Amino acid sequence: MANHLFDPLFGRHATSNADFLTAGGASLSYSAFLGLSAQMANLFTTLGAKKGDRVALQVSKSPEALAVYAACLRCGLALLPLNTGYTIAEVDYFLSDAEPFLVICDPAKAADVAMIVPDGSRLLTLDANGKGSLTDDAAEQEDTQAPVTCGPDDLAAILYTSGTTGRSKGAMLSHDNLLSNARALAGLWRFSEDDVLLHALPIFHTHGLFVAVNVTAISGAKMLFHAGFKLERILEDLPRATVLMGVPTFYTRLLDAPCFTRQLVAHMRLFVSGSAPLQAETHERFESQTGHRILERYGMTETNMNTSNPYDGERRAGTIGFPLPGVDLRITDPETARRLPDGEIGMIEVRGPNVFKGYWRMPEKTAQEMRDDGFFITGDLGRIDDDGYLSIVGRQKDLIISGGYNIYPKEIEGLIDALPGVGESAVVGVPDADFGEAVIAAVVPAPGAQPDPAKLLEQLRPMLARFKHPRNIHLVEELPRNTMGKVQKNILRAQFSNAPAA
Ligand code: MCA
Ligand code: AMP
Repeated sequence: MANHLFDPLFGRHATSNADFLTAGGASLSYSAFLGLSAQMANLFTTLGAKKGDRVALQVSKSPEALAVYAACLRCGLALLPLNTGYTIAEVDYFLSDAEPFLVICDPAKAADVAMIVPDGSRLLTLDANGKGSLTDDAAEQEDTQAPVTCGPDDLAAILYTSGTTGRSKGAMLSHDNLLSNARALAGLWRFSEDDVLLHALPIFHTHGLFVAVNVTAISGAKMLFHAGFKLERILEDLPRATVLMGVPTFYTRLLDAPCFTRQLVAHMRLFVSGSAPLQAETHERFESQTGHRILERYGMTETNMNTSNPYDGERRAGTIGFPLPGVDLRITDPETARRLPDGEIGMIEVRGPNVFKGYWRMPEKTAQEMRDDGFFITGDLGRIDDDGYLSIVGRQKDLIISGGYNIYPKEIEGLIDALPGVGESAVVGVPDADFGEAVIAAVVPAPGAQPDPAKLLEQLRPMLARFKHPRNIHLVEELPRNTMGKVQKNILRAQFSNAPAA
């Protein structure tokens, strides 16, 4: 009886007393972590969990929150991790769409979440220190559990990703999607049990949860598990780490710290960047300041990781390297789907064991983004150079990436347009030194109206996570449009790139 993902990631460490992670000065061995996850799994079973059920989790990062992931794998449940910044209005949509059998939230939000928990679902709590009804109830359970049998296609997680049209879609990720990717990355990046990963990413996204944790676990390595990215804490812990995985904002913040020196990181083995474009200038600056070349890779929620710069060969700035072992990648004409030769710019399409099983209860949306021969249409535009390195040169999807978080303008425009006094709006990303891109909105008042930008922002507050809030709202007489009537966002970006922040 095997559990396709749990066994190779965690199961084989069941009796290991080696450290799995250190958080807040306390170390947790693999066996202790697995004992905790077994207690949670036994609790889920007691509550009536059945294979295929969902568990929604909106809590601060902690070892206990991570144990929920392992507990879900043990029981064959699909984890639905949610950004802690999401408002109740946003969470309401995810819960009604995914219909989890169990919702786990921070005790401080429990009263509000209780109002939106679907009928028949249970609610448990977990705070930033790992305390709450989840761990209280789990403590009553046995700390051993026989993992449920799961095959390669069984669901391990559903991660919601916003769309360019309509509401967020739940990307269904199978045991083999995650296992194949963890194996490929651990091999390519030469992970071993001697590695110590400085983990400062959130664990509600692919990067922090699957890339970072799965690669660590499958290698028997260890994590320095930080609640978030706090520069001083990172600088303190770097001497004890061998690998850092981050979004570009991590690297620009580190470079700006006077004590981030060549000597501080001389012992480091690897710096990985992804989730957003790493500027070639940051790449070069990092090398001249530290002697290390950052390894940039490329992925998506729907596909896990697709490409990576090489470990041994040249890590080429401004590129995202080569397809991972087992991943087929091609560049096609976005209009005709015809394959394009290397050197030409077109749609990046990928196929392989990493590609998801489709969007939760949205077969038409899944079909729209898949070719008949199994290639997934990423929405990213790329080019392959003479040496085979892939670069992302643009996006066909209207997307802003701020500090590694994806923000879909369409969602914000829809909310702004519905506010009193607004005629129409356009949301774009403008360059931001810290986050790469920052959100701004151009608003055309409704005839005769004079909306106050500060008031508009105030009205958006309960509807949208803070990271999606426009940093500035500019009132304009009209939106620039092309002859087809499409808003020319490039003109707005140019117009407001140097406008002062609100
Ligand atoms: C925080 N704020 C943000 C962001 N983060 N605003 C816009 N974009 C952001 N990314 C808000 C805060 O709420 C705060 O609001 C203000 O900005 C300043 O916060 P600050 O303390 O400076 O931020 P922070 O807490 O230090 O966070 C910055 C961060 C964080 C460390 C860069 O955003 C982060 O961990 N990003 C990583 C995201 C990630 O894991 N992405 C992977 C997903 P106020 O004004 O109220 O103070 S993509 C993925 O998984 C794909 C598959 C892939 O390829 O990896
Ligand atoms: P998400 O939907 O949150 O999974 O974000 C995936 C998107 O992030 C991709 O489609 C890309 O547009 C972008 N992305 C991820 N890694 C990189 C990278 N290294 N360089 C540029 N963009 C990236």
